[in-house]
Amino acid sequence: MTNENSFDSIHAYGKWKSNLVQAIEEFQGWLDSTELEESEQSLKIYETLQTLKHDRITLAFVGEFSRGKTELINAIFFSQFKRRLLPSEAGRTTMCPTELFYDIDEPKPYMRLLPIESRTEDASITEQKQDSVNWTHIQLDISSPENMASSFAQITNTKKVKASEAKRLGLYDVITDNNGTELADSQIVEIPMWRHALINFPHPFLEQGLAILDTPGLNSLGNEPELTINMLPNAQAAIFVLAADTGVTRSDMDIWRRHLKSFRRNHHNGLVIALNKIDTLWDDLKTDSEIKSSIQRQCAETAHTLSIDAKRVFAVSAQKGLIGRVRDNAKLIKASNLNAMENVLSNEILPQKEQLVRNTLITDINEMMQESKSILLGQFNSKKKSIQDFSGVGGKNENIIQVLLEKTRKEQAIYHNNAENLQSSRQILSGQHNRLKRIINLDQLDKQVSDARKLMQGSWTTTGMKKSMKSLFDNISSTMNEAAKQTELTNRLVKSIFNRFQNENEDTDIKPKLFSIASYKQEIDTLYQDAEEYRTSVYSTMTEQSFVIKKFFISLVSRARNIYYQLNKDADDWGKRALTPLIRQVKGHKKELHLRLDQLKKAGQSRDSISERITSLKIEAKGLQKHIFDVNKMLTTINTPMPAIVHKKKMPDNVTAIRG
Ligand SMILES: Nc1nc2c(ncn2[C@@H]2O[C@H](COP(=O)(O)OP(=O)(O)OP(=O)(O)O)[C@@H](O)[C@H]2O)c(=O)[nH]1
Ligand SMILES: [Mg+2]
Repeated sequence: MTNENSFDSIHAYGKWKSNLVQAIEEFQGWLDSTELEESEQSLKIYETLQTLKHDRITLAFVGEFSRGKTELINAIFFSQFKRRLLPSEAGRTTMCPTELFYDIDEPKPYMRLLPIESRTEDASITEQKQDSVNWTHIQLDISSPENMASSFAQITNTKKVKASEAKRLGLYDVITDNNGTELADSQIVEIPMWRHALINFPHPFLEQGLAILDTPGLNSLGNEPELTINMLPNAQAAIFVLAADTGVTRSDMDIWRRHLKSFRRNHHNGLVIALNKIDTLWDDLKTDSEIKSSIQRQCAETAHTLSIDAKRVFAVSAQKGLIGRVRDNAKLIKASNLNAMENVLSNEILPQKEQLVRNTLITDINEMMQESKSILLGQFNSKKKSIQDFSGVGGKNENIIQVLLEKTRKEQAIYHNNAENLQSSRQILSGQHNRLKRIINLDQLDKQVSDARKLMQGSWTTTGMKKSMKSLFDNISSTMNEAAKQTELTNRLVKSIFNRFQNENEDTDIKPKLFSIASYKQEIDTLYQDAEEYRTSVYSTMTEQSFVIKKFFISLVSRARNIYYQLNKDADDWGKRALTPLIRQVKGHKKELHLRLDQLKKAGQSRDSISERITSLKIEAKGLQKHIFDVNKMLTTINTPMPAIVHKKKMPDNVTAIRG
C-alpha cells in the first residue's frame, strides 16, 4: 500500500483503544477476584466496553455533485484494490448517502440499501438501521474487486416515477423543467432508487473504527434533513470538496452556508477544504512555478471566499492520486498532494476523538478503579495495624489485650456513628436528586412534544407552525437551565457530605464524583441552533407542511428526546452511586473491626492463635498488595495517552506544483 503512512494514527488509535478494552476487561475479572464487585459497577463496565468496541470516528465528504468526493474516497482508502472501487463518473453519480464502516457484530461483508419509499415512514434512518428487514441486503465478494465494484454500482441507481410520486416522497414540492415550467403530476421524473446505503467492509482503517460518509451532491443534504441534522453534525470531521476547474460556484456556496458553517462552529479543527482536480491546471506550456502560483492564487481566493484560514485549503488531485497509487507512481502520488491533506486529517481528528473517549468513558472507569484501590488500601492498612498490634502482644500480659480491645471498641463506635450519619445524608441527597429528576422527567417532555405537534398540525400558516417549533425548543432549553441550577445544588450537598466524612475519618481520601450537566446542555444548545437553522431554512418554507412537521419530529425532536433519555439515565446512575464510595468504605471498616475484635478475644484465650493469626494476616496483606499492584497497572494503561505519531517524512505543503 502506498498510502499507509498518512493514516498511521488510525492504527495507533485502534491499538490504544484495544489496550483500553483489555485493561477494562482485566478490571472486570479483578473486581470479581477481590469480591468488591457490585451489580451497578458490572453494568457500567459492560456498557463502557460495548461503547468502546462500537465506537467510530466518522469522516464525512460533502460538496456539490461531480466535485470528486467519491474519487477522493477511492484514492484515500481503496487504492490497494488497484481499481476504482466506488462509482465515480462525470455528472451526478452517488445517488444516496453511503456509509462505509466495519460491523464488529456482523463481520461478513455486506451492502444494505434502504428503498427511497421509506421516506414516507415515521422511523428515522437511525431507527431503520436497527431493523435490517427493511433493507435490501447484498453479500459482498471481497475476494474480487470487480464483483465488489459491480455491487457498489447500485448506489448510482435511479428510477422513473410520476411527478406526483416524487412529491409524495417529499423529494420536491414544485417540480419544474429546465425552462422553469412546472411539471404536471402525471409527467415522469427521475428519482434515486435508494435512500441510504450501508457498506460493511473489513478494510484495515474501518476495522480500527473509522467510518466514512459519502454524500451525494445536488441538494441531497436539503432533501434528507436527517443527514444535515444528525449525521453530519455527529461526524468528527468533514471534507468540503470543491473543484479547481469550476472554482467556487453559487451552489458550492449554498452548501457551504447551509451545512458546513455550522459544522465548523461545532468542530473547530474538524473541517478541511479539498480544492480538487488541480490536475486541470497542469499545463505543459507553463513552468512549474507558474502553475504553483496559479494554484496558490486559487487556494487563497477559495479561503477568502469561505472566510477560512488558507492552511485549511488543500489543493489536491483525487484522480491522479488514485492512478498514482494504483500504478505505484511516486511522482504522480506526490503531485496529487493527497498525503498533505491526509496528514492533517489524521493528526487533528484522532487526538480530538481520543480526548472525547477519555472524557466520556475513561473518567468513569478511572474513578471506579481508584475507588476500589482506595478500599483495598484501607483494608491493607488495617491488616498492617492488626499485625503490629498482635506482634506487640507477644508474650506480654493480659492488660495489653484489654487495652487493644478497648481501642478497637472505640473505633467501632465511631464507625457506627459514621454509618448513621451517612444514612441520614443519603435521605437528604435523595430528596435533592428527586427534585432534579422531576425537572428532567421524560413524561413531561413527551407531553410538551405532543402539545406542540397538535399546535403545529392545527396551524394554518407556515409562520404559525414555525412559531410552535420555536416555542417547543425554547421550553426544552429553559428546562435544561433549570436542571443545571438544581444539579449545582445537589453537587454542593454531595461535596459537604464528603467533607464531613473526611473530617471524621482522617485516614480516608476519597473524592466525590460530581454530576455534570454541561455536555447535555451543550448538546441541547447545538440542537437549538440546528432547529433554528431548520426552522428558517428554504426547505421548511418550500416543502409541503405535513412533511416538514414529520421531519422536524423525526430528526430534531427525537434527538432532544434521546438527550433527555440519556440525561435521565446518567442522573439515575449517578444518584445511585454518589455516596457508594463512602458506604463501601464504612462497610469495609466495620467488617475489618469486627474481625479484629474477634481475634483479640481469641488471643486473650490462647497464645498459640496469635502467631497463627499473624501468619495468616501477613498472607492476606500480601494478597491485597498484589491486587493493588494489579489495579495500579490497569490504571497506568487506561491513563496512557495515545502515542503521538511522528511522521518520518517531511510534511508536504498544502500546495504542490510538480506535474505527474
Ligand atoms: N481531472 C480530474 N477529474 C476528477 C478528479 N477527481 C474526480 N474527477 C472526475 O470527476 C468526476 C466526478 O467525480 P465523483 O467522484 O463522481 O464526484 P462526486 O463529488 O462524488 O459526485 P456525486 O457523487 O455526483 O455527488 C469523475 O468523472 C471523476 O473521474 C480530479 O482530481 N481530476
Ligand atoms: Mg459521489
